[in-house]
Order: sequence, then C-alpha cells, then structure tokens
Amino acid sequence: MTDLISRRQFSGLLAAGAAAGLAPLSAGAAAKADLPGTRPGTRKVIFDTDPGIDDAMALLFLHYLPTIDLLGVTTTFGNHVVDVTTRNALYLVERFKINVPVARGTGIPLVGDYGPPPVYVHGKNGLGDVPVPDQVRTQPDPRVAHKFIIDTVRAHPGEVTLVAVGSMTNLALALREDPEIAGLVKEVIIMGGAFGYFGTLGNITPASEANIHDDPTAADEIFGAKWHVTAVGLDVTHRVEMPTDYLSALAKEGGEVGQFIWDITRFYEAFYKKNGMKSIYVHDASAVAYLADPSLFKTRSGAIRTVTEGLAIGQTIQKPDSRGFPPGAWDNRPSQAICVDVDAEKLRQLYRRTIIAGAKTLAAN
Ligand SMILES: [Ca+2]
Repeated sequence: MTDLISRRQFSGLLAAGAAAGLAPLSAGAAAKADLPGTRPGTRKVIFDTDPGIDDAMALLFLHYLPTIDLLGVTTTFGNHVVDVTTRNALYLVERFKINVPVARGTGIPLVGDYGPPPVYVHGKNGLGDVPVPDQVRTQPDPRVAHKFIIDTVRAHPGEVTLVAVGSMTNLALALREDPEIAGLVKEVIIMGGAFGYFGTLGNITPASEANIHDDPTAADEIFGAKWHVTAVGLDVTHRVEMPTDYLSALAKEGGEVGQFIWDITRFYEAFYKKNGMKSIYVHDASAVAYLADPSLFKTRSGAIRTVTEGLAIGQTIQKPDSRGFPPGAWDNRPSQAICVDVDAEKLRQLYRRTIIAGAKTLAAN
C-alpha cells in the first residue's frame, strides 16, 4: 500500500473494525490515523525473505501495516531453494496486489553449501503445498537482490529499514560490494539467532537457529557492520504462538487474506503438532511486529558474534554491554540489540487487526 487514498481507506476500516468490537490495544486508539502503538510516519522498508510459510504471513502483515512503505522484496534461500522462494515471492505480490519489485537473490551461502530444503516444515512448494502455479506472470526485477538493496538504500539515504527474515547472505553481499551503505541504512531488523536468554536452544541444532545456520559467515558480517541491527531471535519467537482457534478466527474474519493464512498454516501446524506442540511459532512476523511497535519487546544491547565453524556453527552469542570480560573476540564490534522479551498477546492482536483491516482493502479494490 503506497498511495494516500488507500492509506485513508485503511484507516477508516481500522476505525470500523474498532467500532465492530475489535479490542483496541490502547485507549483512544481507534481515533488515530495509524495503527495504535505503531511507529508514527511512513517507514521505508526492504523485505529480504525466503517464503516460506511464516515469511508469507510476515509479508502480508508488513504490506497491510499503514505505517510502512514497502519499497521491494528481495529473495534468498533457506526455507527452500532460491528458485522456489523467488517464485513464491512473485506469486504473493501478484495474488495480493502488492505493487513492489521482487529481486532474486543468491542461492548459496558465502562459504560452503546449502543443504536440502526443509520440506518437512514448509512443504514441497514452500507454501504448505497449497496450489501455487509453477510460473507467475510477474517478472523479477532485473537486478540481483544485493544490487537492488544498494541502489534503493542510496536512493533514500538514512531512510531505509532492512527487514531480513531468511539467510543473511544478500545483506552481507551488499555490505561487501558497498560498505558505505552501513552508514546509509536507517536500521536492520532480522529474524534470527538463539541467544540462550531463557536457556533457549537453536532449532536446527541445539546451538543454532536456522536463518543464521544457513549462512553463519554472512550473519557474523552483518552483526559486525556499523549499522544498527536488532535480532528478533528464538528467545522471543518461541514465546509467540498462534493456536488453531486464533488462526481459524482469522480465516473467518480476515477475508481472502485470513483464509490464505489458514490454508498455508495447515502443513506448518501439522509439523509442530508432530513435535508435541499445540500451536505454531510466529518467527518472521515477530520481526515485522518489532518494526511496527518495538514497545512490544524488551531488548538487550551488546556486541554479537556468530560461530562460523565447528560443532556450534551458527551459534549467536552476545556480550552484554553491562558485563565486563577480558579482551576477546567481541571487542571493537558495534553494540547491537537482541530481543529478550515480548508481549505475545498484544502482538497477536496487532497481527489480527492488521490482517482483518487489510483484507477489507483487498476486497474493496
Ligand atoms: Ca524466513
């Protein structure tokens, strides 16, 4: 949503939603032009993604947030090979009339190889095996993803937030080719890492979260660059669950968008239920929620390193600024933020309200 008319329509629909009994997140919220609790103004965003079921949920959330000006989608490998994640991104922007370019990114990490895609989590087609055409009409941007990132950041110096929810390879390639962009990016928000805050383990090994494990060298480079990174890792995303009844209510209230989220999450939910859970984890949409409303989270500052080889490859370790240690590998690295707590209920409310209001704009257009 990039034009003023659709933003106004959206705000009106939000107010209508509040009048219909949707619980506001804060008193007097329905009267505000923007979503309650969200950052004021328009935030320019590039979404770097590997769709992916939770990526699709995050992209729809991002698209329908009225405070966000989505400038483009860049694709990477992770939840599937990059051919498939790019096809899925093109399909999503076409189907939901998200009028932004999609730039295809790299298919391999900076070092080593990409293993078999986790089809047991995201399905053979990466979108929970809901039918997706092999080919979509929308063509990718002619630029490779990291060039698109460089061009777009340089076109809007100081304004662009990078939200990265797959492997960090495109961001690292952009930094390698044009290190000055670190000083031109407004902010970087990633879904990635497991920092052990609550004794949190990884999800691909006991040490490592999948996005970081897919390219630990890239992750270490992006944490070491002189831009501000906030990592929304498993420490908080494992505290944000969407149970079946939440998703079924979204399917009823959220029009075509809610129905699509319901459809793609059937496969994902079955995976989690096989592993003894009653709900799905909301990984990538939690990073978008941080962008929309950082007050939903608590953070901790400190330099971050990623283990790039050996048994613990992909492990992310922060040295909190509040702690002193003898000289070591964290010295002379920028202080970055990790999320250490989240108001999951408010996050779910924000997601629900955004999808329901967004679905009405889709139906009206
Ligand atoms: Ca992802």
